[in-house]
Amino acid sequence: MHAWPASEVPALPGQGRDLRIHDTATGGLVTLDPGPVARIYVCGITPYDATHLGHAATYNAFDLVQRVWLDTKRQVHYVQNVTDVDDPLLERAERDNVDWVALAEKETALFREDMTALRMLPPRHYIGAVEAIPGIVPLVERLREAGAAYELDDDIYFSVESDPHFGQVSHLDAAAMRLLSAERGGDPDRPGKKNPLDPMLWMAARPGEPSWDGGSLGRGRPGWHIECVAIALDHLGMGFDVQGGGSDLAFPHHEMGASHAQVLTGEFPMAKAYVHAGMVALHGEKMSKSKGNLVFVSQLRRDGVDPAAIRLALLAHHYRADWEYTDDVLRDAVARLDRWRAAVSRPDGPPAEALVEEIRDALANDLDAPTALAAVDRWAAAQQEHGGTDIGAPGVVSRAVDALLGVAL
Ligand code: 5CA
Ligand code: ZN
Repeated sequence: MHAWPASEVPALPGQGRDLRIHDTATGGLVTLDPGPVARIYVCGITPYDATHLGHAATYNAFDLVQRVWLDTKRQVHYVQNVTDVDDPLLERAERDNVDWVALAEKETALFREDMTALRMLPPRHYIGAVEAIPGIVPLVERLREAGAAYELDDDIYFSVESDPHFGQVSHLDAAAMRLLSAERGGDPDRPGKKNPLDPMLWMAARPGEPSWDGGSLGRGRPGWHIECVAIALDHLGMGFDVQGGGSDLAFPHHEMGASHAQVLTGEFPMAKAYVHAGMVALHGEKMSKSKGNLVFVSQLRRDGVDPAAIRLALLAHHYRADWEYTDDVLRDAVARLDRWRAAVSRPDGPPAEALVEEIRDALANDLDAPTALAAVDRWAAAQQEHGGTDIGAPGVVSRAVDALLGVAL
């Protein structure tokens, strides 16, 4: 699949910082040392509805990860998937009496537009589940040969007990895992499974549903977790720097994915950090396509909201916090954007070097965007109150805000 166009990232004077970030697997902050090419996999959308602010908040967090790395002059090898065949997509297509392929294409196209408008850096490889199927089949075959997979009727399941490290991403107990598995696409109550938590690797063709030739697996379609593993291993290999997504992906998705990859390769861990963004809520509940309590990025854009203001609304919250979207959040972001734009519209102003360092320090410290925004606020307030004599300082601020926060002033 093609991704979306990249906005330019201005180079900044001085030195970038190494990123220290919260890793769900260890439960603490880790300083990443990616080498010249940083490798990141971020789980993509299931394209059955438009991009909402929760998605945008999660992708914003991982965009910041890349901007911190780019500021250290590293290259970033970024991979993202599109879950373009899965139960929720097929169910929505059926409900709305539309072709599932057309639905996925339409929503993926809209996602690209939203990401472009928000100045999110595109992945180098943007891969659909459907196009990954030829790579998924041999992985499932290998898991079966290794005794880590078994058949139930004609479906194929992964045995979580085959991975001695199973549980080391989310650290949940069996009861919590079982509950979340039932909520998030698993089938813990299906009779005949070796362990209720075992996730499906390959689902045998169902009448009326799309299916593909799976060689020795028979016709069917891939399970959710093996999709991301196949794409990540194909394009990044083991031991990549960051596996990213919203906190609702820690279990089962990232736990199972890590187990698949670790059993397949015999290496541990799959990723050096498992990074999870908090959940954005609306009217007291997590924004979700299944509940329908959504604020769409595309709707805000149609309403004439500047995408830079949407981005500032996201950046005003720490990526790990769960937060509630209200009209006030957007109103504050619009006002902040106006203040910042006024402050950089003059040729001179207060010195900017220290501000650039403050933004760098804040982001390198577990992506503390709110602290970075507060630093820019102080500079903008000083500019408004008494101005300054540094020629070119507003340009430096504008480039730093663009390069590090993805906001075009
Ligand atoms: N296709 C899978 C990942 S392989 C999937 O979870 N798709 S999704 O469309 O449901 O979500 C895309 C990303 O947005 C995931 O990282 C998910 O954790 C995140 N996300 C979904 N809802 C919210 C929310 N309310 N707040 C923050 N992030 C969210
Ligand atoms: Zn995924």
